[in-house]
Formats: sequence, structure tokens, C-alpha cells
Amino acid sequence: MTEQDIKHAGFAAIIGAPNAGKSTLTNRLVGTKVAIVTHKVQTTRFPVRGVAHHGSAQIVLIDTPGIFRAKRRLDRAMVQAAWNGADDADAIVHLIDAASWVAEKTGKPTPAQIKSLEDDRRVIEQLQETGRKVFLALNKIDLFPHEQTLPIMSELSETGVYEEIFMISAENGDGVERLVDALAARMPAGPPLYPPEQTADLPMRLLAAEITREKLMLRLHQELPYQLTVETESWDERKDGSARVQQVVIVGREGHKAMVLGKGGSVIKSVGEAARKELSEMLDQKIHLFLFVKVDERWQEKRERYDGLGLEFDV
Ligand SMILES: Nc1nc2c(ncn2[C@@H]2O[C@H](COP(=O)(O)OP(=O)(O)OP(=O)(O)O)[C@@H](O)[C@H]2O)c(=O)[nH]1
Ligand SMILES: [Mg+2]
Repeated sequence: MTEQDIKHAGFAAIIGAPNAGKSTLTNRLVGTKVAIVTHKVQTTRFPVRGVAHHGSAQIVLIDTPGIFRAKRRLDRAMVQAAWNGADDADAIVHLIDAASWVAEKTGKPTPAQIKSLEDDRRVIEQLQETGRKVFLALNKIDLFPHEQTLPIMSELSETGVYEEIFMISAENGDGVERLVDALAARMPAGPPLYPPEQTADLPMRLLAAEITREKLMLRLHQELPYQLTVETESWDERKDGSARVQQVVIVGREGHKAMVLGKGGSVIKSVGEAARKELSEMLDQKIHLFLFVKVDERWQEKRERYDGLGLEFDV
């Protein structure tokens, strides 16, 4: 793929409730990991761009934070950023975890699914208000028999906000080809927005901090993953071709620091090991990763933390 091959280019935003699979879909379309993924809600905190190519089109995907009823400042900033990501996009994909809707029809949704359904319906209401037509992608179809999506599709198409409906599995790729065809067809004529070889638009320091945050989210429980942030403090390339990367995990309370460290430092050690391994593989470079934990009770109320992630503070 060269610059000349690209005749169409634009933005496609992926929006939806937390945990719908937006980051999984983004990574699949881009073909490499640009956004972190966990089984927990509210993993993504700021819009992440990933660049995909399809035929003569360049599709700049915008993976957004999950949309939910947000109260805390950080949560409000995340939700605002999700809508902002959709505002200027040439195409919008509303991604829904169809398993929740199937569970509702069969009468046995879990509390998490009930929450996810509420969030989906709130997104639909807001789309109705804005009057924007979007693509609906029903995700996670690998989890139930196909015919169970039929009643869901009719209910969702009655909302009037969808111009096309796709059934996909972001996880295994089923149905994704049709979606990407439709997105490519929506991209306006024009030169590429990014060099064709570029896949992400995220500084390596930030992506590295995200990888560490992913490992922390996977390892820690309950509220803790939501009460911390990770920053890359320094990145030094060494003469031997390796790099020394230093990061700080910022927590809100002294008690949280102990939990992040774990008994005898066991938690931070295994998190650091997993993050280092992934980063080394991603960069194909030997990485020496040093993690420190710091308490800052007010980190969620500090403007500069939001600026660094491209989030708005005053929402
Ligand atoms: N079975 C199945 N699981 C999926 C699929 N797509 C995503 N998942 C899983 O759903 C969970 C959430 O995926 P993410 O991609 O992090 O979801 P997200 O919408 O980005 O979530 P937030 O960033 O929290 O808003 C992960 O455990 C994924 O592995 C799918 O098609 N099928
Ligand atoms: Mg995400």
C-alpha cells in the first residue's frame, strides 16, 4: 500500500457501552494492538486512533471510552470524550454486546448485562436526539445461536437511528469484513490522513503506560483499577539497543499502594514482568521496565493529568 493507492480517507468512530468490545474491534480492524482490552468495564479512558486500510480507503478508527451514566470527574471526562470522538467522524459504529440483549429476551440477564442494556438504551436516546444515522454492530455473536438475534434486530431497527445492521464477532472476526466494506464506502475522497505504514497515533510512552495499566486491571479487583493511573516518566535508549523505561503507578490512597505492591512486592513484580514482555515483543526490543508506586490523593482532580490524555477537565 502506497500513498498513491489511497483514494479515500476519513474517520470512523466506534461508540457504545463499556465492555461492548470497541477496543477489540479496533485492534482487529487495524490488525495490531493499539488499544488495551480487559474483561472489565471502563477499560478505555481516552479516544485512541488506529489506522486501517481496505481497498483504496484509509479508515482512521477512533476507539472511544464506554458511554455510561458518569458521576466522577474522570468518568464524565471519559464519556464526553467518547461523544466528541463521534462528532466529527465520517462514520459512526454503535457497538452493542448482543449477548446482553439475548439474555434479556430469554429472561436471564445478569446485573452487569442489565447495566449494559441501560447504557445501550441511553446511547440510542442520545443518537435519536442528535439525529445522526449510524451503523449498528451487534457484537459477540459467537456466544449464542444466530436465530436469537432476530427479535433483537427488529427491536433495534425500530429505534430509527440505524441505517444498517451488522452482526459480528470482534473476537473471532466473523462478519467484520462486511462492516469494514461499509466503512470504507463511507470514507470521503481524498489523500491519506496518515502515512500508510503507520497504525497508531499514540506516543509510545503513552501506549507503554496503557499496557501497564491493562496488566494492573487484570490483576487487581473491585474499585482499585479505577482509582489508579500510570505514567511513563522516562524512556532512555541505551547503546546496546535496549531501552530503560520508568513508569509510576499513581494511586489515591496509602492502602491502595500496599495492594498494588502486593505481599513482598509480588503483584507489582508480576505486573511489571507481563508489561515488559508485551512491550518488548511489540517493539522487538529489549526493555528494562521499572515501576514505582506513588500516592497522590488528588490525582483525579488535577487538570494536567487530563490534558496529558487529551481529556477535558471541566465537564
Ligand atoms: N465472546 C466475545 N467476547 C468479546 C468479543 N469482543 C470483545 N469481547 C470481550 O469483551 C471484553 C471487553 O472488550 P473490550 O474490547 O475491552 O471492550 P470495550 O468496549 O473497549 O470496553 P471499554 O473500554 O471498557 O468501554 C473483553 O473480555 C473482550 O475479550 C466478541 O466478539 N466475542
Ligand atoms: Mg475499550
